[in-house]
This record gives sequence, structure tokens and C-alpha cells, in this order.
Amino acid sequence: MTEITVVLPTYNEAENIAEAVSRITAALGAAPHEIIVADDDSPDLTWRKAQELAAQYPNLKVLRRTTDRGLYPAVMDGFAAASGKYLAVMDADLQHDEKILPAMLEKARAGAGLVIASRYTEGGGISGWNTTRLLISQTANRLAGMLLKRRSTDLMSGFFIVERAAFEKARPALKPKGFKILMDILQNLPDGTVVTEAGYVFRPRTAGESKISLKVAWQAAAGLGELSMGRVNFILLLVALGLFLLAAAGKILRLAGLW
Ligand SMILES: Nc1nc2c(ncn2[C@@H]2O[C@H](COP(=O)(O)OP(=O)(O)O)[C@@H](O)[C@H]2O)c(=O)[nH]1
Ligand SMILES: [Mg+2]
Repeated sequence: MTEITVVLPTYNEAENIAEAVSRITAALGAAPHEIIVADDDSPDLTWRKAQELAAQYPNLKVLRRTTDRGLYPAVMDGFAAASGKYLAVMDADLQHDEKILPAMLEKARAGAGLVIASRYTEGGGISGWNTTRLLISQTANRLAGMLLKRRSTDLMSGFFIVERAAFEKARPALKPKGFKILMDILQNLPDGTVVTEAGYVFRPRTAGESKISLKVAWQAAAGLGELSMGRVNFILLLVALGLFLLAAAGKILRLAGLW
């Protein structure tokens, strides 16, 4: 029986996928696990590279997705194909520290319904970002936290483990659009679900490119409206606009070489 399924959403990660699969396999060691690559038909043929790797890793499955593209729907497809008792998601670009997976799994085994890998808790951090970029990310995170029923120190985290049973209960209320997956799951978990965190240091990307753009930042800001349990009002819209402007400022600073 598979204890844990790790879903890796990918878009143009051909240079990273082999290393990601190798590191995750080593980190999970003896825990019965499978890895599912949920690729959006990447032009760099990540899906083919992953299919080739499957010859070496019998527990590796590959989904080559051609419709309903996007990070969140890709993860949902991965979860739907998963057989584990625990469902994990992490990036395939080596920015997430796979070495904390065993500690996260241990917390899930001990009864947590959701274990969030966080950059903003004890033991957490971000390597390679300057103060401006950190400040923008933390402000966005705090603003989001103010609007949501359930909080986390890292609401934008793309690295977490959810217990299948808890996920199944949340699923009917989920709206798989954009990339707000953790926020959506967190808000829709059954009452009484134990949520815990584990700190890790977010690493710089060494190969491939980030897909997070202004468009995504805007989606995140707009998505908060839907997630805020009907408290959509003028103030909320102002905050969403603020988030967008912060992201835009970040982009401008980066273009100007100050980020
Ligand atoms: N399937 C799929 N994966 C995506 C998509 N956008 C990003 N990803 C993957 O999601 C992970 C995080 O994306 P990334 O661009 O690194 O975000 P960042 O770390 O915030 O810059 C990586 O493994 C990406 O390849 C998408 O539209 N579809
Ligand atoms: Mg990344």
C-alpha cells in the first residue's frame, strides 16, 4: 500500500525533473511512496523526460495534460490519480527542501490533517532574496492572512501534505483556478482538522524559469475575494488592489535591477 503520494506539477522543468525525483526518492527512503508528475504538455518535453525516468523508478507516474492548464488543476489531477493515504505537493524545481519530507510525514502520521512547509516559521527562510523582495512577499502573505478564516505563516506555500480523508471532505468546495491551492484547501478543511507547519529554507532556482508573473499575482489578489467567506467589500477590493500594486512594484524594481 502506498502511504504517501508526492505530486510534482511541472511546466518546463526538463532540466530539474531527474534530480527532483532522485532527491525525493532518497528523502522518503523506506516509506511506501509514489511520485506523480503532473505536466502541462511542456514544450521542453518534461513529460517525456519523466516517462523515461519511470523505467528506473517503478513508483513514478506521469500525467501529460493537454486541457485545463494551470498549476492548481494540475495538482488536482495528480491527487485524483494518487493512491497514497497522504497527498503531498511540492515544486519540481528544487526550491523546496525535500529533506523535511520525513518530518512532515511524521506530523501527518501523528494526526495532522494538513502539514504546511513554511518559509516564515522557526527554521524557515529564503535564500537569495534581498530585503525588498522579502518585504513584498511577507506583506502579501500578511494581507492574505488578514482576510482568511484559517491562517498559516506561509499561505502562498506550494509545499504541503494533506491527509486524503481531510482533502476528500474539502474537495466539493474547492475551485481549482489559478494557483491558490493551499489557501483554498486550508479554508475548506473540516472543522477540528489539525493544521501544523514545518520550517524550511526556500532555495534559489538554478535551472529553468519561474512561471509566477504579474498575471498570477493578480489572480492571487482577485482569488482572495472568493476565499474570504462572503466578506467581499470595498476594503477587500482595496487590499487586493494593494497586493497587485506591490507585485507590480516588485516587477519594476526587478527590471530596474534593484530587486
Ligand atoms: N502543471 C503545471 N505546473 C506549473 C504551472 N506553473 C508552474 N508550474 C510548476 O509549479 C512549480 C512552481 O512554479 P514556479 O514557476 O517555480 O513558481 P515560483 O517558485 O513561485 O517562482 C514548478 O514545479 C513549476 O514547473 C502550470 O501552469 N502547470
Ligand atoms: Mg519555483
